Amino acid sequence: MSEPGKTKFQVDLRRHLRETGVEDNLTHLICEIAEASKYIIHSIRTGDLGVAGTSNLYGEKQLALDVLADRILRKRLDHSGVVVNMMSEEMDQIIPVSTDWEGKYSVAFDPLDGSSLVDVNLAVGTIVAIFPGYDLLRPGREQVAAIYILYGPRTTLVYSVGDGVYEFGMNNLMEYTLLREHITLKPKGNLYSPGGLRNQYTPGVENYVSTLEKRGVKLRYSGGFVPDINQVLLKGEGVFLYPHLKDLPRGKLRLLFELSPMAYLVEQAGGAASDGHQPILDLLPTQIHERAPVFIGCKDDVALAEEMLRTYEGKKDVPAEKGRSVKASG
Ligand code: AFP
Repeated sequence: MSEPGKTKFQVDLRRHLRETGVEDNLTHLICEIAEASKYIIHSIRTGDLGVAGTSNLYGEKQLALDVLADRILRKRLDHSGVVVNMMSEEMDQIIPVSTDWEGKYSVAFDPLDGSSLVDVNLAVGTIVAIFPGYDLLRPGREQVAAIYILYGPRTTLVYSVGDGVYEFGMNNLMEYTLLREHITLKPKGNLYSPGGLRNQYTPGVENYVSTLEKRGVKLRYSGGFVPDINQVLLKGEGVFLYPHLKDLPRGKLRLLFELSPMAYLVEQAGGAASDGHQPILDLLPTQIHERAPVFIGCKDDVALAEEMLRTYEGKKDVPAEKGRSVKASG
């Protein structure tokens, strides 16, 4: 239990993980990611907002902050002593760290999701998926932990290791202390976060959004996946969608390091996450940068999306992602 005189809500992240019985190497890994976030915050607050003069696999110009955040996390994971392979949005292949994979983990991460929002001072975040052993190209259901760090008016860290969802806040000593435990979602919500251009919505998605609007559900959309999901989780209600679009049949968000970790957290909070037909966590990525459509949040709101798509579009599988598949190294 936490030391006398301290309530459980003053306990820092490492002590909390130990007291909840999280295995040592996983505790160390989660704490290393939390430590990395302190350097990422510094780079956001003071860093160069310019372009890094490079582009990622998608041909998107990499912002200096993207590259910096990626380097900070990569270095931390490299030296952690508990990582086998790692993969990020900024890398075009899986990076092997160690050939000894017993009792160690592989990590997929988006170092600074929504980075283009920093120069308009909107909230951004880091998203991390943690798998046991060496293989990263596997269904998200096999994760052992998922984390996001939200760099907003306050810096918060939300994680789960499969025993509920916990929120930590960074205090003035830059320590993470417990704010909320066992975060749960209601079955149905009153906010929705619709990504993608409305004029590119297919009939099923259009009818789904119209149904939500007729129900009086409020639109809340920041353009940042982490703050938008954080709002659904902490308000305990709502649904986020970045669906398949007429011009983007697989949607925009990446399965491995955006959707799988967020789906893990939302399912742990009693919600659901679907590609419109099946759970996100059951999807097997065939390549590291695979995208998928997503409907994520309150269980009943996600089920309604699946029902609308069945009704208006039939049971169509999402078209296969073009591009090379990458063998996991291990
Ligand atoms: P960036 O990382 O390129 O800013 O994109 C952010 C994001 O991947 C995700 O955080 C948002 O939910 C989504 O894109 C917003 O996409 P739109 O700008 O098309 O709404």
